Amino acid sequence: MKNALLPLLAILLLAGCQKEAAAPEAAASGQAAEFRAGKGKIDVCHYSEDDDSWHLIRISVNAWPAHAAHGDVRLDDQDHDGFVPYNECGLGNMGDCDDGEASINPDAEEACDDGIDNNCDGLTDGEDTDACPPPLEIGDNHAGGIIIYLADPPIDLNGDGTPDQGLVAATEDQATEAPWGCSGQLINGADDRAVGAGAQNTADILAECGEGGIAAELAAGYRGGGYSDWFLPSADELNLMMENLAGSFDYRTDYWNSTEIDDNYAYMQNTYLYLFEDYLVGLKSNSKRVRAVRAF
Ligand SMILES: [Ca+2]
Ligand SMILES: [Ca+2]
Ligand SMILES: [Ca+2]
Ligand SMILES: [Ca+2]
Repeated sequence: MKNALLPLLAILLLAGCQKEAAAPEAAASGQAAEFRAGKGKIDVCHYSEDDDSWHLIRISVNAWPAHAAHGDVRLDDQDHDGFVPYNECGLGNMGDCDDGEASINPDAEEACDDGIDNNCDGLTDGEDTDACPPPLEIGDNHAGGIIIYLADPPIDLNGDGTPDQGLVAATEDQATEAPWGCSGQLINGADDRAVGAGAQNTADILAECGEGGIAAELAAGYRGGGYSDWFLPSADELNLMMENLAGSFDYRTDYWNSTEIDDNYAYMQNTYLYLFEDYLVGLKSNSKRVRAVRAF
């Protein structure tokens, strides 16, 4: 380290600014760039033990290590990012928590996985929850409902052509007693049980079934969270709701889904029998509960 310091010292001496010898800590603490720049003098916020006060002084740059050792603050913005470290002299645009790294300053964005407090707010990575919110989890309140499914990677779950992160269930029922509707009538479409099919099933039902007050209509008409894109879940989407939100449902209460079986039957589910049966069957004319979902 000392060998590396010698050429730098030579430059300083040639500049004729200072005669003091730089302490070895100068190179170790990253001051080499300043020596090379040959600036000679720097302003520092200096603590005086004599009167226990801080004030601005100008020193030779190679005297800096000694000043740094007793807590003085450099005011020359060593990394040229527009900020100086916090100082008791009230000078400069303060707040630079690393004056040797230009990418770290109060205007920087917090990067969430580098172990560095990039924006100098005292919060590193996940501690900075505004910039680095915790990953979403099943059961979180989010996007107007409660998360019942997370897609990794995101996929289109409502047929609007853009990828979605997952599905949320509404936080309340839209009906306690509603028919599936159009008993005796086979709906074109509306027969897909898959995750991602509920929105299309619901649209198919509403396009062909003119009855009012049916499960699909009540789900699609829900406006929870200010959202207008709720739908009646498909059979597998309802199963996800039963699986993940079981504790929040009435025991053995049947819910409709949007997957039709034939003229007279559609699928349904409840939290109790879900443990034993992938799919339950209900007469379309029967009354059951309705709980909408939406993609986010
Ligand atoms: Ca700076
Ligand atoms: Ca900086
Ligand atoms: Ca931060
Ligand atoms: Ca960070």
